[in-house]
Amino acid sequence: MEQVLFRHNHPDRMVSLEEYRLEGGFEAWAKAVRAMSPDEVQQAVIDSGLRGRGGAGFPTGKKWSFVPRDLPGPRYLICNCDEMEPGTYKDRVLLEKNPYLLVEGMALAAYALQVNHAFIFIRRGYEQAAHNLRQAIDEARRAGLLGSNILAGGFSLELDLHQSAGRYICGEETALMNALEGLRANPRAKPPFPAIKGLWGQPTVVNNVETLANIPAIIERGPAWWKGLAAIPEAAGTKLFCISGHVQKTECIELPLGITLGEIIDGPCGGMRPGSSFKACIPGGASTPYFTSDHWQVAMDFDAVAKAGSRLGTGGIVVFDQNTCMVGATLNLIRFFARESCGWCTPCREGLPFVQHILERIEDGLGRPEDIDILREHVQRLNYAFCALAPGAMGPVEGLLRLFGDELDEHIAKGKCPFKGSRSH
Ligand code: L3W
Repeated sequence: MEQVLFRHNHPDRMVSLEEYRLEGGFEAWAKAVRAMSPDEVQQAVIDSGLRGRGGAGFPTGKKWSFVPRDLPGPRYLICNCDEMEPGTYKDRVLLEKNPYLLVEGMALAAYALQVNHAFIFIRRGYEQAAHNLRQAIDEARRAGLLGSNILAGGFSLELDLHQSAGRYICGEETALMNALEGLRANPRAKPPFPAIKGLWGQPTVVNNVETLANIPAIIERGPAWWKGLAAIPEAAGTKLFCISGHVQKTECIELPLGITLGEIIDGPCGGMRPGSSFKACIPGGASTPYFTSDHWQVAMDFDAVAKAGSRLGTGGIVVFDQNTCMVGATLNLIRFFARESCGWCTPCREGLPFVQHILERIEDGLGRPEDIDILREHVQRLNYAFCALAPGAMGPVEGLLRLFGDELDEHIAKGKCPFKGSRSH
């Protein structure tokens, strides 16, 4: 299978700049800055069908096209590497193996957008990735690939690395911009979207690491080639899937977008662990509703996963076997989201701890029949929160109610967790 993002990887170390360049690294950048117009770079990204890899799947070229070209003052590009969605670790692996791909992708995006100052906002715990990025930025600057008048093409770009304060909400793009400005990381109202009014009030594009890292291949080999890497015609490109849970091999792998869930688990993951059978999974990070064995044949692509009742999200797949209590699994996720609420709006600040409380009492055998309706009501009401955190948190709760209602009923009827004592490894 063709690899774009992991093409240059070594199993045990980061690729060097020399190795990356020997294998064609920074050729797309040289080609763009010397021989392509910014509009041509943007058009290639539009034609490729690239969609955002941070969770929302918004078309990247379309997002770029919202940036007004005629406003006075600077515009900015921000790479969102505040990867903190439980089950998701793709951006860390990518940066630990090859930070140059992100530097080149950001340079191409900045050129298309005519941005002269770009930022990488990285999760505080990602020390190795930050170290690699610092090295890659310094080397690229020394090689004349960043800085002023790059490759004598007349374009200049400064790239700054910012280490996050370490909260999940900092990954929400407007909270992230507040954090960069030195303010408390509360989300801002949208609209205006960052593309119109973002960092320091200026037009700003926020893209995920994996999204930006795909751009060199789109420019180097062309949008049609890149699009064709997907497993189905409706999808475009490859995707980094992070698999964890009760499978034989847990790892981050690059696969064609649109490959089925069953092909991922039975293929590179080597199937379920001995004694384990597949019960369910989180298909795309902790804020996505569960899939069951009924979804084995679903193509792992944005639209197909949405049609099947969930979201592709970040591609973080967490697999559960027959001994997993889905009430307990959901409670575990809700505890995370309740703790990470920024507290700015009431539905999120008050609603998530309350949902946690209800799930705790059901799991502890103290649930009441009316708790099911209370949970249902909260799935609806938390949609009124200020940002995507609380509605996302209710993704697994909605999945629990829709797919595992019998398990909830059994907890309440028996007054105990039926899985106690049968937990999997
Ligand atoms: C201009 C318009 N721009 C939309 C832009 C918008 C943003 C992008 C997507 O949440 C999801 C969330 C998590 N004019 C626009 C426009 N845009 N309409 O498009 O926007 P949106 O609002 O759909 O999503 P979002 O708020 O960016 C992202 C899910 O991702 N998720 C979260 C992962 C979190 C991490 C982390 O910790 N860092 O990885 C996982 O699935 O639930 O639904 O750029 O500005 N008319």
